Amino acid sequence: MTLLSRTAALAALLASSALAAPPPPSPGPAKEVIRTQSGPVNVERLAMFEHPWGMAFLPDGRLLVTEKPGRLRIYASGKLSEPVTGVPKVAYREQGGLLDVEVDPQFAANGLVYLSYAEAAEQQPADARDTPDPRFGGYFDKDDNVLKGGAVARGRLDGMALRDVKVIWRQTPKTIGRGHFGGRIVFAPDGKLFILSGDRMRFDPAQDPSGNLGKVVRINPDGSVPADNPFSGKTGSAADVWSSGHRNPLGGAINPASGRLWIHEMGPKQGDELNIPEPGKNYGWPVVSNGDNYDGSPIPDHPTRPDLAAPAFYWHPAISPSGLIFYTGSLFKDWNGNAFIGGMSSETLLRLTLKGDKVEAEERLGVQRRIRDVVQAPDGAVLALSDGPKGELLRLTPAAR
Ligand SMILES: [Ca+2]
Repeated sequence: MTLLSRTAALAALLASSALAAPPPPSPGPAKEVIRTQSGPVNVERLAMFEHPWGMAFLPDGRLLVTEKPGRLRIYASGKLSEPVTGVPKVAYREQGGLLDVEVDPQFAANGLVYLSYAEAAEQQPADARDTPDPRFGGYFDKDDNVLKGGAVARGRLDGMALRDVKVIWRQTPKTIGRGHFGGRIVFAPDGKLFILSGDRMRFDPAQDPSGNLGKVVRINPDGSVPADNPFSGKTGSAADVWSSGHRNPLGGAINPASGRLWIHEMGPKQGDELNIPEPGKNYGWPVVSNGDNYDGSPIPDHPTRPDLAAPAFYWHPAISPSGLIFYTGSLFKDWNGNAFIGGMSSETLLRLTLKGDKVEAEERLGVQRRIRDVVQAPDGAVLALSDGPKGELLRLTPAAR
C-alpha cells in the first residue's frame, strides 16, 4: 500500500468511525462516583433500555422513556413498565424509529402526550434505493428503499394506553434514507410547539423554503399553524417554518432566563453548533459550516457569509450533541442556570456556564457513555440516557465529599 492510499484509507476509516455507530458498549458500572469541578457526583444506573432516545416527566413524577424500535415505557418507583399501547407504527432503521416524547403543559387537564418518530410513506416507490452522496464519504444504505420522514403525533395517556392518537405534523418531502430526522419537541412558554426537523442527509432542502426539512418548525399543539409565524401566508414558503438552514438538530430547550428557544445541531465533520433560532433567520446549512464534509471537501466557514446567522457557539472537534436542558434545581447549587448537553461521540455530559446568550465555560462530566438525552428530575437530580442496544437511565446526585 502506498503512503497516499494508506492516508486515504486512514481518512476513510476515521470518517466512517465518526459516522457509524461504535461497537455496542457494555453497560457502565451500576454505581460510581465521578469527580467534577463542583465536587464528587454519584452516577447510578436506574434501568436499562433498548436504544432509548427521549424522556419526559409526567406531573406526578413518573418518567416516560422512548425506545427507538417503537416502545414507550414508564419508569416509576424503581420499576420499568411494559410498553404503553397505542403508540404509532414507526419506521425503525438506523437513526429512524420512535424518537422524542413531550408532555403537554396542561397534562393534568388534558392528558396529552406528544411523540416524534420516523414513519414510512403510505405510497412506496417500486424500485427506489438510497443514493450515495459523496459528501458523506460513502455513508448510505443501498438496501434501504423505504420512503419515509419524521412525524409528530399526540394522544391521551389513559392508564397504560395512548388513545385518540392523531398525527399533528409531518416532514415534507419524504425521502429515502436512514438519517437526520431531527425529532426533538419543545413546548414554548406561550404554549406553541417547536419541532426540530433534520435535513434527512439531503443537504439542500435545509435552504428550500417550500419544505420543512432542515428547519426549526413552530406549530400550535393541535397541528395548526400560528398566524404570526414568519412565513405564514407567504407564497412558496412552508408556513410551519420558524428558522431555516439547520442540519440535524437533536437538542432543544427554552432558556428560562430569556424565555427563548436554544437548540444545538450535529455539524458535518466537526462544527457542531449551538443556535438561538430567531424567527425567519437562516442558520446557513449547507452553504456554510465551521466543519467540513466527510469526504474531506471543504465547506466555507460561517464568517464568509455574514448574511447567514452564525452559531452562538460551536465545537471543533465535534461532540455529537443530543439532548439539552437548563438546570433550575437546587440539589446541585453550583449548577443552577447551567445548560447540560448529552455528548455522543464525546461520551460525556457537557455542563455549560452561561452569561446571557454567551457560553462562558464548559465542563465535560466523565460519565464515559454516549449520552442521548438529559432531563432534570423533580427532586433536582440530573437524569441522563445513554445510547445503544443496552442504553442506561442514569441518575446524577451530589456525593459526600
Ligand atoms: Ca450553521
